[in-house]
Amino acid sequence: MTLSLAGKTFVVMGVANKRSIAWGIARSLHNSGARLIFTYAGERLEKNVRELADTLEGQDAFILPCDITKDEEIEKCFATIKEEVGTIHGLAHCIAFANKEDLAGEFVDTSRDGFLLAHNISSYSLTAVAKAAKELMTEGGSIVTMTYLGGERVVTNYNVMGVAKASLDASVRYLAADLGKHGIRINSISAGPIRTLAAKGINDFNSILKEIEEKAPLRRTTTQEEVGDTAVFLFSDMSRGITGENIHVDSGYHILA
Ligand code: N5H
Repeated sequence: MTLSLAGKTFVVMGVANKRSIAWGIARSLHNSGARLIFTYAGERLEKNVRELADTLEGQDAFILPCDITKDEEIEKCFATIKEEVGTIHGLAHCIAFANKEDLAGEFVDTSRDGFLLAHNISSYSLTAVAKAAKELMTEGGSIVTMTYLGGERVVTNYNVMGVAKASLDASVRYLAADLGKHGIRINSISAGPIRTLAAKGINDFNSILKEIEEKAPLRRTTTQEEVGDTAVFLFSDMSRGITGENIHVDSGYHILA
């Protein structure tokens, strides 16, 4: 059961390992017949991405580095994609980071450096990448980024990431306003908690997942596949009237008081 994205090319940013949400999106895109381009940050992750991409049958994925903290690297990355591939039709931005010490205790203790780091990587990177990708979306396009409920409400320990996600969510709306005239849409997916590498080391992640299983309307946690299939919808023409929007893929948890 899938929509067809055959003949279209998508950039997926943020695959770290097989548990990554970005990898869920990549698999759904692959199942829809799309052509994939992966970007990674750091040599350690290159090997993972290459090994994973090799498992996608009939997919000759193009893989290249892109450290989103460096403007020159973003420019170079998209210039290379333009040379090698030409037009792209969509981009998945699945990138976030905050210092571990800023993801526990009180938000009020966040340092200036920790605040700026989280916002630089988790929020500004979307605008930087959208600016570069726009030039390659000559037939229109669709950009999808990942957000979380902690940007809308106070969620224990999410702290500086919540403030960064609020900034990311507002960026989606302002970018949608700018890019709409070029036929480019941009939306976010707010996923329920998923056990990814980024979630590793989070205190009590098991009890967070258990609470979702017990209380969420659908009584189960979110999977990478559910997020990936929603991304395919947002990348497809079926969602052509939607931009500047956020879709919760969280078993309905966000509706609860
Ligand atoms: C309320 C929660 C639990 C507490 C907060 C979790 C925040 C997670 C997001 C950030 C992006 C995690 C992060 O940056 C961890 C790093 O400090 C350490 N990890 C790493 O460096 C690993 C190796 C790499 C791969 O990670 C990154 N980011 O590059 C939220 C949870 C219930 C839901 C959740 C997990 C949300 C989310 O935003 O991911």
